[in-house]
Amino acid sequence: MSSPIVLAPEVASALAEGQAVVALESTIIAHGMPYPQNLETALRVEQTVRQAGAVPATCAVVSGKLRAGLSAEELEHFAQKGRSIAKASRRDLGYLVSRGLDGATTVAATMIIAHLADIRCFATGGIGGVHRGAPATFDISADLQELAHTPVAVVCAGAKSILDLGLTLEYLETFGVPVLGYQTDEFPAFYARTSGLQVDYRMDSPEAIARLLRAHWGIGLRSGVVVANPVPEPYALDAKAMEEILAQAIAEAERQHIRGKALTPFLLARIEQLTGGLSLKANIELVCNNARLAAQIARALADEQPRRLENTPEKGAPQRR
Ligand code: PSU
Ligand code: MN
Repeated sequence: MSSPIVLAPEVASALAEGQAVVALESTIIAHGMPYPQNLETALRVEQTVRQAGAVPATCAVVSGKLRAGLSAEELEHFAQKGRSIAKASRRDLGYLVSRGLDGATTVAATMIIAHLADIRCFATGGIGGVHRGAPATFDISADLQELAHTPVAVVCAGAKSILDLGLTLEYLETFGVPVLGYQTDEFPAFYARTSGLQVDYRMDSPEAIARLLRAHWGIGLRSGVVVANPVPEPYALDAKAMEEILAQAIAEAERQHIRGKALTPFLLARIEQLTGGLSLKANIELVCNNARLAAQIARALADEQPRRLENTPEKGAPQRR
């Protein structure tokens, strides 16, 4: 059987040698930020991972191939084409592969690619979650189901309070996904460092997180783990002011009947306009901050020479072997 995934040569050799690798997503590039800040951020995030001693693997679907590790030209392509590139979550991958199309992968789809490639650490900005109003709309991000059954650690700044953070944490609890707070007891709310909601466990070092990951997967649990890392203090936005802006953005989305996969990108763009670009600055800084922590965790995992995860039905043999 031919491999479903293509690794960049640098990523393949790092994995073969047991070096630290960090997966990165591409929806944030194509749908989460405007050009050219999206390209600058994608490059800076990769640079941050390298400076912290790990190899970056930005994931995407390129001409129908699942890819881990993109060239600078490919990053530019995703950044420039922006929203004209399909936003790809779990349900979209088969279609894009069958048609030979490009797709910008969400947290869910990036976790799938990372797992196929044997990458266990992934950095992003914020995860999707249970939307406000979900009891009526059923709008719950596929990211949460992916966390329920794909063994990858996702380093994020929590989730935006365009979501119902309390219900998001309940959902993760139901599906057995540990939520760790990095040097915090509270689940961070993306732009804000606090949400009033507790994480399951506070962790004060990348090594402690790596030990927990080893233990979690070592006893055969197959779920992902959320590592919540608050936005750096100088870039945090006022929680109360943000609440008003988020409420306005959500109300506009309702009036314009924006639903499904279009909702999150709409809200992100509107929030950026309403904060006069401050939200974008915070977003860029928190992603870099997450990339650094993810690289440190990946290094701690590599240092411990983890036993390889056994094959699962979703896992084929990557091309590098
Ligand atoms: N939240 C953010 N920024 C983002 C996203 C979420 O703060 O860019 C993106 C991620 O790619 C995430 C996706 O996986 O949106 C979730 O989309 P949906 O809610 O449609 O599942
Ligand atoms: Mn949704």
